Amino acid sequence: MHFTAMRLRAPLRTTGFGLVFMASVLFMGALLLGAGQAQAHDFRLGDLVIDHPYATPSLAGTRNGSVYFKSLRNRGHQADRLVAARTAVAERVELHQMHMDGQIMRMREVSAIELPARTEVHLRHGGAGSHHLMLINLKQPLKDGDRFDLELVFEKAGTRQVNVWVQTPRPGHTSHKHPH
Ligand SMILES: [Cu+2]
Repeated sequence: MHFTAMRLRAPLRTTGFGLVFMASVLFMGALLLGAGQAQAHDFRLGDLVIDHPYATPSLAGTRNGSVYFKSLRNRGHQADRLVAARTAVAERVELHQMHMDGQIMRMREVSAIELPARTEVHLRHGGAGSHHLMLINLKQPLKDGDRFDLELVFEKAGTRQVNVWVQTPRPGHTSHKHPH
């Protein structure tokens, strides 16, 4: 190593500062990437990637909960749809879509969440038009740090069990940035 460094020193002299700077940026980038990966998880089923299923902690006095995803990616050439979900932590799971009713954000049940071919659908919390899964009648409140299993049923790809992380969303990471 020392020998290599000695040989490189002369030709790189003029750009030495730039290289050190670049290396620092790359190192910082690697650290940030590492941190991000440590806090994310994903599941695969055929051409589908179920990226980071998460739920928000229950608000006091509520019986229902919401499950979101960083995204659902369909990398295949064939469209698919999420048609159902179930979990042991709630009586049942509904597929919901947010919509604006005048000034009020409301949600309605939908029969499926469309996953067109070669498309990434964001299902993050917040934002008109966005989808989420609604956990109806939770058996107990969801607390930050909890994890639970959820079974997702896709029309074509079949069924996949995923693990949902309960976490307080970081500010600024909402689907407002990802209209679709
Ligand atoms: Cu809902």
